[in-house]
Amino acid sequence: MTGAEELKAVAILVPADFTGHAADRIEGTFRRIGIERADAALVTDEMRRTVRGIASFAGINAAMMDALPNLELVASFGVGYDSVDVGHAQAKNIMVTNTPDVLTEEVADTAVGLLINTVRDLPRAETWLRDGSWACKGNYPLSRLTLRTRRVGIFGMGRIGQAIARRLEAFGLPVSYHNRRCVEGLSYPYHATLKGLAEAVDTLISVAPGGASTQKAVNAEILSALGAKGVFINIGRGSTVDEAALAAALAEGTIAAAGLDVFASEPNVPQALLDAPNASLLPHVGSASEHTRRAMADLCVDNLISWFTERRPLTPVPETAHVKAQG
Ligand code: NAP
Ligand code: 8YV
Repeated sequence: MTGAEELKAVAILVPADFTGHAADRIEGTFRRIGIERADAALVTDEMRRTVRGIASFAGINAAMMDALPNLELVASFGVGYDSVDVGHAQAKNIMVTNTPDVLTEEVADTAVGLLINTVRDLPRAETWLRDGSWACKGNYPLSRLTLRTRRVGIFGMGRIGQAIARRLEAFGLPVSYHNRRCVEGLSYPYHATLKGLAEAVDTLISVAPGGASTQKAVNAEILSALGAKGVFINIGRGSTVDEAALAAALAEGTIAAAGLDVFASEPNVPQALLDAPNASLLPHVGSASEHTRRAMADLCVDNLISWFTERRPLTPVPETAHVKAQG
């Protein structure tokens, strides 16, 4: 058998919500097996016997891994992989891959756009023009807030955080950050705690991953430390924020405004945030251009191909980087 024929025999499970381009490439390269969603209750005997890889969009839990005894690789679409039970994958010697780097600049662009929308009120200004208010009521009111004189703090100074920082440097804004560890060679001031960062800045941008270590890290105490001129932007994960505390802080003037691309229970957005006039909201579109989603899809599929030809992944997540292919 040729390499291509061998790959055609490898069964890859593809949930129905998976991105079209990646699903098409998987169809052309592997033996694609469709499933309505990644749910252990839907796994058939045939899947149980044959599936060696999963392409994942919305997450893979422990039960799904347990239902597929021949599973070797979960190829996750996206850089954040908090929806994949990596601890369980690690324990079962299952490789998990993600799609870092190819989306970094796009997400940083979106973060800066969201920051400007939030501070300068641009979405409402456009509505003012479109609904005829400009012609009948006159000029749109001056924005209450400005980027000028702002000090920015980045929570999660990784690949995307640094791309955001580079953009904000060009805007003439001072940047500092908080991670668990100081990044070697990075000259921005480091804060060992999120509270210390929030106290030092008036604009907090969260681009931290989801998961237990960041769960509701941005809470009432952090928002209060940010202060009444404070602007909070979240382009990371909704789970990192106490949304009830955020809605209260917006309503009570504890902070001035927020811009959010991600929410704790997507696609559900708390009514209190929908009602907040000082919140600018996006439906998780950080990486959502055709260009970038195609690059993510390609990297996701290339991980599958590399694993089943070279027996090594291209972009393993750190927790499973040590996992070796058997045979
Ligand atoms: P990355 O390079 O791994 O950066 C993550 C940063 O967060 C690291 O610097 C890490 O530093 C820090 N961090 C992790 N856990 C922390 C904790 N408990 N406390 C403080 N800092 C912590 O990842 P990336 O490529 O920049 O992506 C970041 C996240 O953005 C993804 O995980 C994803 O959730 C989100 N994202 C959202 C969109 C969107 O569409 N809105 C798109 C892409 C990505 P330490 O390890 O030193 O703490
Ligand atoms: C994707 C993201 O929209 O990469 C991430 O972590 O949040 C986004 O780029 C998401 O992963 C699609 O499932």
